[in-house]
Amino acid sequence: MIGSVVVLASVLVVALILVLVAVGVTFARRRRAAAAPQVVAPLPDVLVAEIAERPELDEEPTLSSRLGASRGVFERVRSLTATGAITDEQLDVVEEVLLRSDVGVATTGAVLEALRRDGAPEGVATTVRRLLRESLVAERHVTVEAEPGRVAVWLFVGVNGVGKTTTIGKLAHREIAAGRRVVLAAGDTFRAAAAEQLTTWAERTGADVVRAGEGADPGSVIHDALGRASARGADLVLADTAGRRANSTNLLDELAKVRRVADRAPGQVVETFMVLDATTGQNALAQAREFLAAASVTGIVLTKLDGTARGGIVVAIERELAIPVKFVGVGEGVTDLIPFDPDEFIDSLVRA
Ligand SMILES: Nc1nc2c(ncn2[C@@H]2O[C@H](COP(=O)(O)OP(=O)(O)O)[C@@H](O)[C@H]2O)c(=O)[nH]1
Ligand SMILES: [Mg+2]
Repeated sequence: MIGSVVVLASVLVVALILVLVAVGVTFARRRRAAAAPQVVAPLPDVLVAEIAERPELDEEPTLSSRLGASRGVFERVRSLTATGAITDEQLDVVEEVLLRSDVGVATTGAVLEALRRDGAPEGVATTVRRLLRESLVAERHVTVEAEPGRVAVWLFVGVNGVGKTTTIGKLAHREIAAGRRVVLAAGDTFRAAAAEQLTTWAERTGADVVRAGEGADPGSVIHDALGRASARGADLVLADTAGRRANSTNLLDELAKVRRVADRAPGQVVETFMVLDATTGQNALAQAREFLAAASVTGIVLTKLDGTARGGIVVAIERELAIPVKFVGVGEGVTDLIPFDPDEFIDSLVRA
């Protein structure tokens, strides 16, 4: 009897212990579940890819991050950091690097003469940097405002393929971001693809575009664009032009005519940008001279400085043409255009 009571009691105790253990385990699980992070479904691949690509669109490039080849040319000058008397070997290095960099014979001669005459107490690299910087003293103001009641026009001239249409797209992006209403005029009517390309930039940047069929009179496209701009209260017309004709005399005549139309009320040409391709080196200078007389150029846009260009052409242009470089192109993207800053430019090339 007593034995069976003891057995029953032990069974009850064991059962009680089992129940308590089970309750304890359940509570512990609930606590763990509450503390555990929410389980979230993994992002689909497509979305991840989109997020990964987005920063590229809005990335603002710096000049120094894009001047690959140009900086490479100056490497040997950058390494000349020792101060004191200049050796003939050092002068040879400076001469070779400057000529290869496209600064031109005149600037190279002037820098060598100054080094021979004054030496380089701060080191050759620092002195070359100062001398090059001193040759970039042009006024770089970009005019955006026209007289009251007129619409500002920026005209873009330059030979085929230098980057006129791309530059217009990038500048449209810039000016719209600055709060202006922009109309693009597809004045390159030489082939239909040019107007297509400009229309794509208009869609991309939110600008208006005025275009006509292939072979249309460029003057009438500009005229229509001015009409549209003044009717809609736009601030700025960016006018593309053709970079080729049967011969260069015809091209320059046509540009002069386009300019007259663009400068007639309600339009007012406040900037004429000549677009030059930096990778063509000294040829860019020859091209520029041809256009200068006909087009009253107020500023240079130097494109493709990100490519195989050798940078020094900026110095040659300002010294030999006396026209300021106002913007530089450093890629094909919409933000790949930078207002030219001589300090940053020279430092990017020559500063160690
Ligand atoms: N790498 C690079 N390519 C550029 C730059 N600017 C223009 N391009 C390219 O140069 C080519 C010709 O440009 P486009 O604007 O059509 O020249 P256009 O004939 O003067 O209008 C295109 O493939 C552009 O993408 C630049 O700053 N850097
Ligand atoms: Mg074009």
